[in-house]
Amino acid sequence: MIRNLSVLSTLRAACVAVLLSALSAAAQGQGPASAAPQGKPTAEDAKKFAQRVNADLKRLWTKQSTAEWIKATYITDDTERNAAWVNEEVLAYLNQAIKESRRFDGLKLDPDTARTLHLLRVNSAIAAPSDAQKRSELAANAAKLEGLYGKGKYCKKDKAGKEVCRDLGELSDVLATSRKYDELLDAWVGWHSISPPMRPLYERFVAVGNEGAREIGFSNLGNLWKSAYDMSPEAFEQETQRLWQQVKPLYDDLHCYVRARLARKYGADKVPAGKPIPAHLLGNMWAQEWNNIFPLVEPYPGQANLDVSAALKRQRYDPIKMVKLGENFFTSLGLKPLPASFWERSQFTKPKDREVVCHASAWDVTYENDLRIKMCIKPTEEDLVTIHHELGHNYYFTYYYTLPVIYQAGANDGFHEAIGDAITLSITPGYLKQVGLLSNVPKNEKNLINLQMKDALEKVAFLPFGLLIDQWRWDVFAGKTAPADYNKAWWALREKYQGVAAPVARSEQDFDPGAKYHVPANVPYTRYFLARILQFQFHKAMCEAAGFKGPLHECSVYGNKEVGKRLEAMLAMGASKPWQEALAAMTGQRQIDATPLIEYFTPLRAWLQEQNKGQTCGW
Ligand code: X8Z
Ligand code: ZN
Repeated sequence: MIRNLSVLSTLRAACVAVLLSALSAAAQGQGPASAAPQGKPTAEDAKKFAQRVNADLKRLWTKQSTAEWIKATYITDDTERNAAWVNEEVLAYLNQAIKESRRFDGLKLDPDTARTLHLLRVNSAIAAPSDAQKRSELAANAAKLEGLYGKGKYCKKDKAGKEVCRDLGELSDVLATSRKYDELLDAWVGWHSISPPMRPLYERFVAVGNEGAREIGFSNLGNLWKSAYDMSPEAFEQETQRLWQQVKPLYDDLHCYVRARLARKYGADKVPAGKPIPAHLLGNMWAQEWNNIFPLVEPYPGQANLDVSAALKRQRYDPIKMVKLGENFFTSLGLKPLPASFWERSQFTKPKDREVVCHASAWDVTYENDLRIKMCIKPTEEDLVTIHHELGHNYYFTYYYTLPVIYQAGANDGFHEAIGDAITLSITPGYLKQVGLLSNVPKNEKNLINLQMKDALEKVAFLPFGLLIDQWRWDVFAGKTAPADYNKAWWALREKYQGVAAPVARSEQDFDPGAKYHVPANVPYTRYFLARILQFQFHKAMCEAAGFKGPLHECSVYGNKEVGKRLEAMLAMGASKPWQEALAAMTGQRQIDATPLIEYFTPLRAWLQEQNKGQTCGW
């Protein structure tokens, strides 16, 4: 997640002094952020108000992200409490500032003031009621939820009777590498045992958060989230379904082929035709990306070696060297190097002496180019991809940090998630050969299909997962899914969209959504669905800017300065304009469109359809 997108920014911070002065100003009939004259407000008042909000929020959010950084890199009761306090202050400020901004409703405002006030209302993933006790409860629950996830461990006795505990990293390694059905099952069930304690906290979080959303004019939190896309919430929901319909046929073909291959491996009794795939067999704790099972589904074994993880280990890549490799791609486009402070302040590896949130994230702690990443890097291809993803966030930060703080965000949140990923689409075998991580991969049909399969396992497999997490939350926030049905609704969606099923019976004693970081951390997830699609649109536009002629999957923009300029122009816009304008600046289009994704996978699609002939596809 990125700095202003997780709890740390979903709950935004404010300093006590500022808050008190804000509240006392409000008590005197003045808003937290303006010295509004009594009487009818004017457009000029609104402009001043917007400027004050920007100034206040910069201070408050800096305090908040400082507390959040400390907490995420050192989880203790103290750092959790400290972050919760700061978050409470931000929530109080936002509640009041948003309410106060309503006095400018209906006035003809200059475009920047209008956009600032709009973003003020929609850019938080959480809102608190004005009741101080409830606000405090909300902030405390949010901190506890993320803490429970970060500290989550599965402990059991080994053969000698000694208790052995494993964290998500270790359990994920099992999911990625083991091919033993029962071992996989044990790791899957083990990790899902960390989340039941979250259930009552989450239930309250939803109730109180919704109350906060209603106070600032949204029917529930889900509608607040859906209002952040420069269109109505209903229109946005329809957009997500339109995009899903564009990509679903490709996903279905991949699902059908992978299921048949898994049935070969684990037996048709374990992986039956015409049924959802057991969720623990796809190489990832949430079955969200399937690239770890590439060896099981490799179309043409014995072709050129595509194992980047093995090369990283063989060449003794350490975390810094991996991050430098990522930075090198961005600087090859003419973008600036990361500041020295990035290298001093980032957390690259998992500290041995304390609990941290290992889930990768990127930060600008002071909103002044104070860039960092927080990861627990291992020498794997998966982490190399994540490094590029996180650096994409950092490059967004570095090109927009001079804007007013409310514009220091992606054109929409999907854009922020798509930048680094778009770059990884240029990590072709040719590029990897250039940097010594692969030897020659001859251009032939078999290698091409192998490569496309590897890409699809990561990019295409993710699409339904990217969509369903917020389908679940939107329904939870709207009250369509009651707490008594949390888990049932979760698995209904996982089956509907992903075609996966829980490997063992689940009940309402479980809270499986809580075993995925973004739920306890309250990070909206539709952004990743959008990003998976947008990144192909960006890739195509960058390839065209580079003058590339040929199939999209062969293009790498490595080293192209024209591309860097195009990218920089979009990044520098931040959130100052509706995202449609940023998209137009980058691609010439105003609609998110999955056509480039489909185009990229043209060769694989034809191959899959050939393979699936005679199979019972679907579930
Ligand atoms: O959470 C992330 C990034 C941080 S924004 C590591 N991602 C999603 C996930 O891990 O579930 C990137 C891909 C999807
Ligand atoms: Zn991200």
